[in-house]
Amino acid sequence: MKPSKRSRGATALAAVAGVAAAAVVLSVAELIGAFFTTRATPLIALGSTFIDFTPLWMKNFAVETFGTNDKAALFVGMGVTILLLACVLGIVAYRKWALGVAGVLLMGAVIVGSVVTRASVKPVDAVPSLIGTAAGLVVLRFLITRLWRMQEWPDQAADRAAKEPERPATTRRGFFAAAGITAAASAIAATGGRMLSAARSNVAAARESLQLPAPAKAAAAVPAGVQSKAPGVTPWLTPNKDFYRIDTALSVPEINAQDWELRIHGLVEQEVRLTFQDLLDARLIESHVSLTCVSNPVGGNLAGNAKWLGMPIRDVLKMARPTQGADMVLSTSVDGFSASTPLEVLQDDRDAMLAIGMNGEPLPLEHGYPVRMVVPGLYGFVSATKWVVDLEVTRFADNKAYWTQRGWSERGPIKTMARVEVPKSFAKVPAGKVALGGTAWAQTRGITKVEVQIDNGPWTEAVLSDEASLITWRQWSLDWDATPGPHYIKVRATDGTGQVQTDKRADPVPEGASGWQSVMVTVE
Ligand SMILES: Nc1nc2c(c(=O)[nH]1)N[C@H]1C(S)=C(S)[C@@H](COP(=O)(O)O)O[C@H]1N2
Ligand SMILES: [Mo]
Repeated sequence: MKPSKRSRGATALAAVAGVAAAAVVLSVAELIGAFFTTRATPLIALGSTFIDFTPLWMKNFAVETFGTNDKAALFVGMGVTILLLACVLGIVAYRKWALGVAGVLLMGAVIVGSVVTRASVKPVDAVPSLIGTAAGLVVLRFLITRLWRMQEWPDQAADRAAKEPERPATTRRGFFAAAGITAAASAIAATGGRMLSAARSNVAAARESLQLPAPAKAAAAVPAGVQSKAPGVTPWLTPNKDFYRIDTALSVPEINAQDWELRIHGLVEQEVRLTFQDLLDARLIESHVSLTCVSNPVGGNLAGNAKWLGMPIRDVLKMARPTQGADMVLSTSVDGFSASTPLEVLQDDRDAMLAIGMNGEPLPLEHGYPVRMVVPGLYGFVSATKWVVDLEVTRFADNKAYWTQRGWSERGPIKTMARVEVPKSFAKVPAGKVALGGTAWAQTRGITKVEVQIDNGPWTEAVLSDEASLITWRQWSLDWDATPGPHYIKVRATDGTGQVQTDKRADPVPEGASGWQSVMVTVE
């Protein structure tokens, strides 16, 4: 059947039909997917693919603008993109059905492609997306046929009514009812699917009941005065629930500790496989280590400090015995993220570990349960692989990690950074004595000095809080006699090698932001 008259109204309705059909494809795939797997479900896989194909500048923009809400922002972006494409799909199908079919099949192919290219999936994981595609096609055909009927001239309608008396003409209201019911059913199916996937997973419960062993080497005692004297400064030890989270995982990978296995291979004399029980039985160490994200802008809060429990990676490497020429370990997570860490950093005496505990608890799921890497002194993107399942001893010349392939550097030593936390940027404070304070870090080098400059005055040394170690951040405070008016507070740190933090501004890409933070406050 061909449309005989066209109106702008019909085009809009066709767009609605496209959206309803796309919703059916996704929701049916998601609901059926819930019975197949709890990880590479179609929506999550599609989202991950969307992330992988998001241009670098947009990703950086998302992280810089939305911080740890970057995922929500990407989801919204994906939703809008799908919505627009679905509108086009409906209009195309209305004008030329064959093209509509091609469009739905293309959509199905993209979803199937996303699912099967995720790490650790089986071919059967494609089945839900195929069924979803078929369902979407049926719904699209149903709705578009209704539209064609609505657009018939009266004589055509009468003609057809005579031939097919059991099929009454469609009204706009009937069309909207059909599209609306489809959309509502899709929303319910998609939500149900997501909830079912979540409920099927019992990893969270297993984590709750896991008893961590005591370390063979306990963490060094933390001096009493590590916390900044200025009220309102970040706690020196970051509680797990407040620890920043940055990763490419749209749904948190759920790995059963009993199923977890780590393979250490590549340029080694002895390939090694470790189970979670092997880790529990190993000589564990505990250590406070501050992590920092390379995407952290100057003054940003993508950094945290926790007490980690784990097996030293150098012990694992001793078992595997790297061969001549190896200079890097490529660590890969269950979801395909990877990091390139210099081999020597994992062999020296810093506390690089395969961590299983964070602040006295098993790793939270979002922070890498059951096992992640923690490497003092390096940004997370080249070292802190969560949900780690594979260590390949290799060479920088032969292998590139996830972010290096996307324009970031291959190595990532943490740059010296000082932050003003109180008062907050653009705060209004009363004149008189104002407590300034914040945090500084230069993991593995330590912080020996923090200086503050008010407007263009002299640099004044701040009071440093106690130092716990060279691999943890260090806090500072300074009393300032504030005079009315607008003021700029600048801060800079000096590391343990005597190097003053550079004032040269650099963007986070490719190897971390630099420059001095400057905070504007108004004194009243
Ligand atoms: N599997 C996996 N591990 C990962 C990442 C990731 O995207 N996937 N991101 C890394 C980055 S960029 C950082 S900064 C740290 C952050 O660790 P956190 O989320 O526990 O703070 O994890 C690292 N480990
Ligand atoms: Mo990061």
